[in-house]
This record gives sequence, structure tokens and C-alpha cells, in this order.
Amino acid sequence: PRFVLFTLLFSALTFWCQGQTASVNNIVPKPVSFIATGEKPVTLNKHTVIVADAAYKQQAEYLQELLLNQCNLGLAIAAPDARKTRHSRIMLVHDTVEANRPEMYWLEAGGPVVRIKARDVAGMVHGIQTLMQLLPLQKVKEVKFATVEVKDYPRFAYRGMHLDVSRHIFPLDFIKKYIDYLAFHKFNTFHWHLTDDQGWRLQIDSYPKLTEVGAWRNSTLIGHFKDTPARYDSTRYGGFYTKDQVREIVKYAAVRGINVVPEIDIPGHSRAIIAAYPEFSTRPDTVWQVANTWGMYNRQNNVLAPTPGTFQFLETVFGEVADLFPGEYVHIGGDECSKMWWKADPKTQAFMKANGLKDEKELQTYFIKQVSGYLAKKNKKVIGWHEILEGHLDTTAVIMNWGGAKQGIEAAQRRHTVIMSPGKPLYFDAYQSKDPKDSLAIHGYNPLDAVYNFNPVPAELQQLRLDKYILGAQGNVWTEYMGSPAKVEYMVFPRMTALSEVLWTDPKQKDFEDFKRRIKTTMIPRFSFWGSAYFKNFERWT
Ligand code: TNX
Repeated sequence: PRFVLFTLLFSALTFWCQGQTASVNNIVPKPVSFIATGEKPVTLNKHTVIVADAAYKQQAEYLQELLLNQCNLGLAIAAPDARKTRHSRIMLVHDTVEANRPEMYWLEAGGPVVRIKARDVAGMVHGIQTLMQLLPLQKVKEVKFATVEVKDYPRFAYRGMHLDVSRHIFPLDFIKKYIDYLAFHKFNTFHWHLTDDQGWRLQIDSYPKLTEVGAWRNSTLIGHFKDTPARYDSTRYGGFYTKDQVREIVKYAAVRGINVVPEIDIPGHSRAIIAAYPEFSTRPDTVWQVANTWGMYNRQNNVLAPTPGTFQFLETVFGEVADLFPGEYVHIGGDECSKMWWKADPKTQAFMKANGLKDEKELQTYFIKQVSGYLAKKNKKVIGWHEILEGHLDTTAVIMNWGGAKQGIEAAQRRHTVIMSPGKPLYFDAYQSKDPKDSLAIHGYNPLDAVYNFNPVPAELQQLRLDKYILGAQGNVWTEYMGSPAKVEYMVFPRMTALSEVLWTDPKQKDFEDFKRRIKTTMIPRFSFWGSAYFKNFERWT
């Protein structure tokens, strides 16, 4: 009788797991169009095969892995000519007619076929993410996949998330996990902030001291901020990524439709460079150390000096970076460059005079122009923080605006393509609550609804008909107070989810209440499945 009971229980459980899926639109970010067509559901089980056009061979493998991890369904990939199998199939189709926009996909399920059509890899990956959201988040033997027709494409061309690995470095496995998070949310860009005052994190063959010296500081923790006491210990802290590791990440991201934009932050935020090569600073005779504190350095030199050696260095370093990252953009930083060291240095002043540069702002822009020139020779376009516009020497750089609407409008009026990344609300290092016991953060209060309600196109810009200059937006994750992957996850979830909908979904379709419902139905189980930390109290603080 015991055996019978177990068998009964087991079948009841399997039956429960086989329940139909997909009839409700719980998808995040919300798609353009979702229709439950009500035809006979598609049965997916271990006999189902994945059939992919040649363009999507790697995405077929990616889907295979996702299905195995999420549903314990180990499907075979069949050759493209095996379209006439007796069993159900998931088809990844290269289509440029119906999928007539970049990153667009169609997901259709009916008869024995689930079909995803897309014109490019990113579109195919987005279709795969939607499919995975419609499948049960548990092991199944078989699933009846309800018939749907989803037509979907993004609102913005640039949808980015940034991660600062200088203030704290993260293991390669977490970088991959982070890219998986981005792919799930239909972002298409990972901005990798690889260098800063607190550590240089990228192997450069021509200048080995960048990683031998510049990747290490004398404390695990960094501080201080306002009333928060500086926290130090005396542990040597640091690390860097080798070129092989970077290639692995770039490849991993590409399969998932994500482009990696590396940032090498110059001419300010360069303490790690100066610690390794003091000859590139305005005080070559001084020994500088990789920074243990953070903030804008006025008293501590972190600015490159305009010497022939420095420009040679920059050309070589950016050359190696350009060769390593296949994407069209390289981010050259350009933010928060302190001018006092240039003002105090007679050699720098002489350089400015000789080159007709009126002031230090023009010198800053001169640096950007030089580096843009090196990168143009390598067929790369430049992205820089909005301060690179200060010097009024024209560049064609894409502006990443961490200021407000005002700076965005100014950049667009000067005919620059703009990526909006305003501190409020797109800095995810800010607090999500006003709870005094909340984990240490900076910049005050930046709750979920502020992120959700953000519009990357300021109204005034729309009126000026300059909205075409807004390429998209990005969430930034500065890690001064994020010493572990779990802390990063806690800070970004669910705000990253809110941003994904800002960037993907037509504003007319957005609804914060419905979004919160989907956080509960779709995201919370997903965070648990991933084993990821997240901010649980978001309802109280919106
Ligand atoms: C400003 S905004 C910075 C970063 C800090 C961040 C802290 C910008 C381009 N630079 O160096 O980490 O504030 O939120």
C-alpha cells in the first residue's frame, strides 16, 4: 500500500507540473504584443528537438543549456534539414522579412512547433528569454506549452548596465552571472568599468606594471563618506583579468546578444596608472599609491600629465584594448578630472600654451581628442562621460550623461548621440530604502518607482525635436560599498528589472502596479532560482 501511495503521489505531482503554461502575460520587460491564440498546446518533452538555422547555432546551444537548467529537459539539437521530425520542435529561424527591425523577434507556438524568428542574434536571444519565462521554473517531464503569438522589439537601441570592478573586483564567474542577468532582462550592453583610482583590472602587455603594481592596494575596504567612518584593514587587496579571461567574457556575452564596452578612465581617475608609472603624472618624482579612499581627489594626484610619454602610453594601451574588444565602442572615461595639478605644473602650462589651449578644460578635451584619434585608426567609436564636452573642442564622441536632463539637452543640441545615465535615478549604488539599518550605500534615496518612472527622453528635448539623439540609457553600479556579488545583487534587484522595462517597453504600456505584480509572479521566483540576493522590501519603499 505504501508503494501505491507513493506512485499516486508521484503521478499527482507530475500531473501538476504538466499544467498548461503561458496563457497569462507575466513577461518582464513587457512585450509589444502578446496574444494567447487558444489553439492546441504544443507538447514539449525529451523527444522535442531544437532545430536552428546556421546563424543561430550557438543560440541553440544556449537554449539547450537553459532548458536543462530550468526544466531538466535535455533536448537534442537536430540538423536544419531535420525539420520533419515526428516530435515537437523548437525552431530558431533566421528571418529578415517579418522580423523587420533590429533586435525584433516573433515567438509563435502552435501545432507541433514553437518558432522564434529574428533577424539578428540579439533578437533571437530576446525570443529565447521570453520562451524561458513562459516555461515552468521547475523540473518537468513534459509541458503543454499554450499557444501564443508574441511580437516584440525594444524602444531604445542602447540598453546598458555598468559594473565597476575597480573599487571591488569580482570573480569571473560572477561577471558571467551578471551577463546572464542582463541577457534575461533584454539589455544589449555591458559597460565594464575596468580602471579607476582604486585599481587597474586589465592585463596590458606593453605596460606590465599596470597590473603588477596598479592592480593592488593596501586595504580590502575603502571609505569614507560623510558620517560613515573610513574603514580600512591592512590586507593587500586587488586582482585583474587576463586577456584570455576577457576574451572568454566577450565570447560568453556575444552568444547572449550582449556587447561589452570596456572603459579605461582617463585623464582623471588615474591614480592606479600613476602608482605604476609616476612618470605619467605631473609629479614624476613622487611615489603614489593605489587609492584606499574614494571620491574626487584634489589633494591626491590622480591626473595624467600631457607629456609625450603619456600620449605614447595612451596610444599603446587603447590599441591593445581595441584589439581585445570586438565591439564598435570604447569608453574613455573623462569624468571628474581635477584641474589643480595641471594648474600647479609649469610643464603642463607650457604644453597648453604651445598647443593653443586656453584653459584646463580645453586640455581635458585635448586628451579626449587624442585618444579618439588613436581609436578611430582602430575603427572604434568613443563614448565618454558628459564632462568631455566642457572644453568645447569638437569631438564626435557619444556622450554618456550622468547629469540631468539639462546636460542631455545640451549634448543633443551640440549634435552628440547621448546615453542617459543620470545619477538620479540610474545610480544603483544609492539607497533603496530610508531604513537606517539598510546596508551601507551612498547618494541618498533612489527607490524602485523612481527608476520605473524615469523617461530617458526629457520632455523639453522632445519639444525641440532632438529626441533622435537619445540612443538609450544605462544603470550604473559603482562598487565602493559593494564588496561581494551578493551585495551587488541586493543593490541591483529589482531596480535593474525596472530599468529593463523603461528601455524596452512603450511608455503607454507601462503600469507600475502591474509591474509590481510581475516582480512577484515572475522575478521573485526567478531570483530564488538563480540563488541571487535581492531587495525584498520594495513595496514598502515605493
Ligand atoms: C561618481 S559619475 C563617479 C564614480 C563614483 C560614483 C559614486 C562618475 C562618472 N564618476 O567615480 O564611483 O560617483 O556614485
